[in-house]
Amino acid sequence: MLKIYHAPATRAFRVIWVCEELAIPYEIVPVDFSPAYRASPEWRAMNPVGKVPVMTDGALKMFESGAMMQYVLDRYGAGRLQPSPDSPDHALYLQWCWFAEATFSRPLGEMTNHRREFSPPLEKVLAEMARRASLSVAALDQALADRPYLLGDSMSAADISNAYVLRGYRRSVSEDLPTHVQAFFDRMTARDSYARTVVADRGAKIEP
Ligand SMILES: N[C@@H](CCC(=O)N[C@@H](CS)C(=O)NCC(=O)O)C(=O)O
Repeated sequence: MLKIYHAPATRAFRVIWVCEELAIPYEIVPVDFSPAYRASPEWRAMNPVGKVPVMTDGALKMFESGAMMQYVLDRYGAGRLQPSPDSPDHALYLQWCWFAEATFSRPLGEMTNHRREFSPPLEKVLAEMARRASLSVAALDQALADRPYLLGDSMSAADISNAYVLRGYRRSVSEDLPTHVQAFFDRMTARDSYARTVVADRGAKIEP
């Protein structure tokens, strides 16, 4: 059984969403997200840089949410939510999956870290990171101008991954999204699997 070590609103959201979409069984293990716990030897043994999430599957223990998502698809997805490697869509599937974490999420994560570490935060840094995140939203808007999902008519895990990051963008930068991205976000968040993921996400809260 997959065990997903998670704290609310953190990146396991995208892995949980994939599991919910495909009805793959999993268990959530709530993690204390305090800096003190994440720096503890106990958590460092799970994630060497003290971040969340972590996922286990039997003897396997892994970090990096994008890799977890891909593992779940390859191991349990039976070909769903991703184009096969010999399909012409596969390269763009990889592109948009990596884009979500390596490009779009990055400035948003820096904004969160900056606000946590610096008081008062440097407004110039926040503004620059917001500008960078908005460039990613503009790229998504362009890609979605003539299609409901990033690869065309079929939803893939790349859509889930980017829709998760859009939640953070709405929280940290702006709730106003360009037209095509707004339609995409509405489409993605109307799914029953999204509603179940939101409930599972909230349930991972550890009361102080
Ligand atoms: N690329 C990693 C990023 C993990 C990450 O940054 N997690 C955040 C929560 S979503 C975290 O633990 N932040 C605390 C910190 O960086 O100090 C992944 O996708 O799993």
